[in-house]
Amino acid sequence: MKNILVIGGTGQIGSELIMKLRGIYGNENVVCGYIPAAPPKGILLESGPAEVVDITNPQQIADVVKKYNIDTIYNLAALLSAVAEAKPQLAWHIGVGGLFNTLEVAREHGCAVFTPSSIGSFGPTTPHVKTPQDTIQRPATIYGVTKVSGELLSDYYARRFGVDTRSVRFPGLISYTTPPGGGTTDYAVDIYYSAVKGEKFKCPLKPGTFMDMMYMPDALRAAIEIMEADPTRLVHRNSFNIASMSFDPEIIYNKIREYVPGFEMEYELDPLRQKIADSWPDSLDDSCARNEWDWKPEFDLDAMTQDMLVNLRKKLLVEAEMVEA
Ligand code: AKB
Repeated sequence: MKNILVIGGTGQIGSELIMKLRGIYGNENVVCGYIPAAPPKGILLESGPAEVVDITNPQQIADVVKKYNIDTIYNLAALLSAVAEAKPQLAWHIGVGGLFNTLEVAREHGCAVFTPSSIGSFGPTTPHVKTPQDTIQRPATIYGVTKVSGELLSDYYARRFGVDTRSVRFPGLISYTTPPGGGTTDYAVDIYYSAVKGEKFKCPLKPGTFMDMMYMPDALRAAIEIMEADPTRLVHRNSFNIASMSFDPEIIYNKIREYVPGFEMEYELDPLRQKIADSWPDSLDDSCARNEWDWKPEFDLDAMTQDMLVNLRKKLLVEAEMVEA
C-alpha cells in the first residue's frame, strides 16, 4: 500500500484507521474521503488530505483515485444494523450500490479494495457457537443481506477481474474515540460512557445475549494486516472471521464493576436490537485468519476495560474543560 483512500473516513472505524495508516504510510499518502454531512475535524483534517467522496457517486471516487494515484481503497461507507432496518433501501444503495461503484473504479485503476463484512452476515440458521469460516449465511436483516452480497461481489471481482479484494468480518467494535451510530453492539461502547460519567446504564439487550466484540486497536491492525498479507497464502478472501472476546451484558457489567465498584445497570430492552442480536453468532471460529495471515488479537475483556476507562476519563475531562473555557 502506497497511496490509500478511505471512503467513510469520518466514521467510527475510518477516523481511527486513517490516523493509524498515516502513521505507517505517511500523512500525505492517506486521503480521508468524506460526505459533506460529516466533514473531518481537528487532527483528522489537519494531518493530511481530505476530499468529498460520496460512495454513491462513481465519478467522485474515480476523480480522487486519479488525483492521488490511489492503489488501495478502504471502503467503510455503510449504515449499521439497527439504522439499516429503518432505511433498508438506503442501506442497499450505500452497502451494495456503493461497493459496486468502488469495485468498478478499482477494476479500471488497478486498486486493491478492503470492504468490511460483519458478524451480521450470519443469521438464525448459522451454527451460533464457534461459527465456522465457511458455513450457512442466511441473515435476517438488510444489513446482513448487504454484507453477504458484498462478500460475494468482492470475491467475484477478484476471480473475474483480478481485483485484489480482501476483508474481515468485524465483531462489535469498542473504542473511546468516535462513537458508533445505530449498531446492535453499540451497548458495549455506551456502557463505558455511563460508567465513567457515573450514570446508571440502561442495557438494551437481555442477560445471556452473547456476541463477539473487539477492541478498536486490534480491529485496525486486522484491517491493515489482511491488506499486507502474502496473497499466495490466502485460501479465503472475503471475508475472514476474526475474534478476540465474546461476552453478554452481565459479563461486561461485572468486569467494569471491578474498576468502578458503584456502577449500576438496569435492563430496558430494545426489541429490534434484541431480535437482531439473537440472530447473530455467540462466538466465531477465527482459525482460518490465524492460519492464512497470522491473525492474533492482543486485547481481552480485562485489558480493554482498563484501557477504555483510562482513556475515556481523559477524553471526557478534556471535553468538559473545553466547554468551560
Ligand atoms: C452493528 O452492530 O451493526 C455493527 C456490526 C456488528 O456489524 N457493530
